[in-house]
Amino acid sequence: MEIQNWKEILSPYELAVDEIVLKVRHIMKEYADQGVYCPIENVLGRVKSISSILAKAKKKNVPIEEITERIEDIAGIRIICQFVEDIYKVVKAIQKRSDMKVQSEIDYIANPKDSGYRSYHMVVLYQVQTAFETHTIPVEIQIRTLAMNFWAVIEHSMKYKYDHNLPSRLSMRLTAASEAVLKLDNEMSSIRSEIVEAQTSFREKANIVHDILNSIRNLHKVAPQEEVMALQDQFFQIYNQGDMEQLRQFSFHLDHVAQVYLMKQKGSQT
Ligand code: 0O2
Repeated sequence: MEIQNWKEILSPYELAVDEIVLKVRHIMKEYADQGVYCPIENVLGRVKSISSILAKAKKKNVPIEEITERIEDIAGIRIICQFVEDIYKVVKAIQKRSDMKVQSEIDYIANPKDSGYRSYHMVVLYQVQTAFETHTIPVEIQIRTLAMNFWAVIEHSMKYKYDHNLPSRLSMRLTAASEAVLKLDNEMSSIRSEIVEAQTSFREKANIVHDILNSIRNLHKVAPQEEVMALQDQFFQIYNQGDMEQLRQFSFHLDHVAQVYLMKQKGSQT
């Protein structure tokens, strides 16, 4: 196959990866805007390099002309979660989506690989429209926790370094490390609700402060300077006290003040 053909062949895969990453990032933004805990911590996407595709084809005895039918992880998405429970929420959300058809699933969390590898794998069929055609692309989605990812990234680079023949002392240490990862994930799961509560309240505070600062900036345009300065001082006072309910009330109060000035402005224009 010519290099030029590879470019053409991989182009819809690139589009599929870009679209899915964009959609997942949008979901994360929706959660953040609502100040609600998001089961997704991060998303990454990649199209396998030509040399990795060729290496995988060789390892699996796939003839070059059958690569696109038989290698399902040319397009890859990795979704990183904080907790194991979040992984299964993400899996359910993917199963329900109308823009992806789940073709296969492997739960390497319930059934870890001998190496100690843990992750949830899904292959979904995803449709993209390029300038000239519609393509249905298989996309491998790997869903794992931050801790699982830490282990997998390191183990992957070690395997690469030793060309998949890890010295046994290293292999044993990595297997032991994977047990520590399992323990860490279980430990974090046991205090999940407390962590989620702390993170949600941090995000909610950030959203309220953002709204308040926005309102004060807008009031600068319509209200007398002294009044805006007084509101600003009041905000700093409340902020320093750190009481969320007071911040919430102050945000409502500012909305009301802004409404009053808006009505005054409308009245003066008629
Ligand atoms: P890359 O560079 O991440 O794309 P296999 O026969 O195991 O090579 P298969 O049958 O296509 O692969 O499916 P499988 O086992 O679900 O693995 C697909 C991908 O999962 C791998 O892609 C890795 O990304 C990841 N993976 C699977 N097993 C392991 C493991 O033991 N350790 C690590 N670190 N990752 C793993 P590639 O093509 O190997 O690599």
